[in-house]
Amino acid sequence: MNVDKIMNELEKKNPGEVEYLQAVREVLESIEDVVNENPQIEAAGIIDRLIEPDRVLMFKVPWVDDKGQVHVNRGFRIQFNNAIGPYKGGLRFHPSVNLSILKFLGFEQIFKNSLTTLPMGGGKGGSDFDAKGKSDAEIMRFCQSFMLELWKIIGPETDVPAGDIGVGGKEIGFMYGMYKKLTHTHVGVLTGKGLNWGGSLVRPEATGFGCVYFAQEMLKTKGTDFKGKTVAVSGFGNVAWGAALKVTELGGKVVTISGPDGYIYDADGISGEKIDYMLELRASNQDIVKPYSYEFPNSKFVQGRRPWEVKCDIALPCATQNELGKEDALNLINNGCMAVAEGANMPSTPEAVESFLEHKILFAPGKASNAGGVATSGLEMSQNSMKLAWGKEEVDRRLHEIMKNIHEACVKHGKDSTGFVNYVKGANVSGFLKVAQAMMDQGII
Ligand code: NDP
Ligand code: 2IT
Repeated sequence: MNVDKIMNELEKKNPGEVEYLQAVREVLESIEDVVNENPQIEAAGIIDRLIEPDRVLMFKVPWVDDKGQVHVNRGFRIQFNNAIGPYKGGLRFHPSVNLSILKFLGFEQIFKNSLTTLPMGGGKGGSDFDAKGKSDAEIMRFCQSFMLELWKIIGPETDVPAGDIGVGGKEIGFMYGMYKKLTHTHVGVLTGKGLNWGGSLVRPEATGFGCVYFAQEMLKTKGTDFKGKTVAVSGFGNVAWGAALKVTELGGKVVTISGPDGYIYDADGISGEKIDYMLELRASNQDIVKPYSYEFPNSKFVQGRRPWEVKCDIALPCATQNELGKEDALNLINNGCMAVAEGANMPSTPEAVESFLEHKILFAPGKASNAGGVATSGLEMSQNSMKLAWGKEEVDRRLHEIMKNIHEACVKHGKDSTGFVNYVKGANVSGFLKVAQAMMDQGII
């Protein structure tokens, strides 16, 4: 396999899709050896078939605001690969959303979902809708209009969307209501549903919890744990919230959270009511983290900067893609950070990842360490199929077990002769092999 040649062709076909090209290159570079050792993979055209989505739906989303003004947004669903199960992946509502970002997320989702050990293929979707400053009635009308198109291509055994940035329980509720009305069915077509109508316990916390469980496994390999550790977290959304809860429960101290406006440093630790306040801050739809410093005056707000300049033992980037660059990585390393586990999707740039690997610190890529969210979505699907609901301990136990298994798979495929574990390679090879085998079993389709 010639990675540069494949990437040149992909770039010609998909000009300017930088995030998508970045995600594909990372995977191809990690699986190069394994592909070269198994000529049947190339013979079956697996790579060419894997980097082209099965289909891309792009649609108009017209809606009316509270003043009667008409708006038009763009909606997307990328059905990337369903070799091992129905397409599965979140919906992102954010003004930055475009085809490149959703294709990178859909591509990553194939391998992440494979790692969970559950039968789920890869997909992603969303819209460039900006929820900031919108009323609940406006958000509802937008979600209903979005579903008026999306329902045609999704289904509980076909494609099961969920949340991501800008899509939480509220939006899932509005979309589910419209799907139900259009199809005259009440089925598990979306995950992240409300607890009273098919949702799973622990799903809201799952991505953050899973990320911390994964980091815990990595720390174990060095004979240590979260107790007494200082932890830098970025973002202040769903994933950051779950991570802060679990770190605190395990005896670590979260000292930062961040938003697009800058970061909060709270030397006393972000715990208890301060974690609850994150939910309030997020629900306010304001796009800023600064109000935390008014609410808790012992903390300080650092405008326009990222939390990676703070001295910490462990870093959990939980905001968005490419939010941690090479300089940030070197800051973390020089300040003695021993582990980085990605809660977000692709938050570290390729140069940052290279620095972590060069300095041999523990580094978990998002497709391994944030897989707890989609894994628990998979558990929600199982409960929906059985028409049963598991208790909190049961879901959490399964989530914990899955994260341990993903860690083990990364070690199996990522450990080199010196004993160092390259989790990037481990995750990519392990996720890829299962999908490639399924594609070969099923013929050229
Ligand atoms: P949320 O919408 O709940 O939160 C995203 C957070 O990141 C918000 O606080 C957002 O602020 C902030 N943010 C956005 N851009 C920036 C920026 N440039 N700098 C700092 N902060 C920023 O989304 P989630 O918590 O659900 O998602 C966070 C990440 O985790 C994403 O990468 C997502 O793909 C990933 N993920 C999510 C899963 C889930 O189950 N929800 C599962 C696996 C991964 P604002 O919106 O105000 O810009
Ligand atoms: O990136 C992700 O894995 C998610 N946003 C969760 C997807 C899901 O289907 O639960």
